[in-house]
Amino acid sequence: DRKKRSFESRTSVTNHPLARKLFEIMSSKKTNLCVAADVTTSAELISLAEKVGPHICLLKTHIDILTDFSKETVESLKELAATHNFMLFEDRKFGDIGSTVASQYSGGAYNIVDWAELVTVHGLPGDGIIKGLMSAINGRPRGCVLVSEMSSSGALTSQEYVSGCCKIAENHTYFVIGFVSQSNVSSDPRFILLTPGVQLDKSVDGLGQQYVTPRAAVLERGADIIIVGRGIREAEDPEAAAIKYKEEAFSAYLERIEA
Ligand code: 5IU
Repeated sequence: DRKKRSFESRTSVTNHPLARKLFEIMSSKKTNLCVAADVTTSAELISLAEKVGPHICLLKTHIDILTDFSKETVESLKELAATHNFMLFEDRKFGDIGSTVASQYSGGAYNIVDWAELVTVHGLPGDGIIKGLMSAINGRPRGCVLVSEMSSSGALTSQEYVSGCCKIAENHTYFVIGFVSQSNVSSDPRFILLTPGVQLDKSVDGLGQQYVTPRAAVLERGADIIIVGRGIREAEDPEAAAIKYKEEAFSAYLERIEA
């Protein structure tokens, strides 16, 4: 059962190199925190990554909200990721037919495949989307996380939709390393569950976002990794906030595997 196993022990059940790398980072840095770096300038993005870098396993970006994107931005991010041992995770939420997502992944202004080891993908189009993305990776180690459920109120992801996403993942384990979810969508220890909508002092944001605490995400919803944006980014001291979220989430994880 996924929820009962340590990240370390799960390293050997997956044959995806990036799932292994992520399990190793989580075990060695003792962190299952992903920070959502939703800022609008490269300077803010780099500054946030420097502050939270030592405390995270993943930095989640929305690269298209930057007003001043350049190649140097991703070069700096890659350097920080190497220095602090975290991975770059672009929350692109690909959602089109295979041919189109292949161009979106490897072209345009952002050339996402070049710098983001992981990306988010919707299962809605069916598994052609996986084949399309795979056609653009050119031998690089790359992977994706399938969006099986969303944190926003009124999300349309039915049980049937979730099981459809699980089937896609099971059939494409050489590319899919896990899910964005709000519940225990899979007990397969190979798959990594990431849960956004996590904050300590708020329950909603007025625009549909719904929050739970790090403990609830890990212990009640089955998250392996919590994704935190404004709870950290808008804190007076983002580094201190990252440490707090990291410690809460990791101790909840230890409680879960030791129970
Ligand atoms: N995000 C969600 N919910 C989802 C998915 C992605 O909030 O279901 I899929 C993203 C959006 C934002 C981050 O980049 O996670 C959460 O930010 P806040 O912690 O600031 O709400």
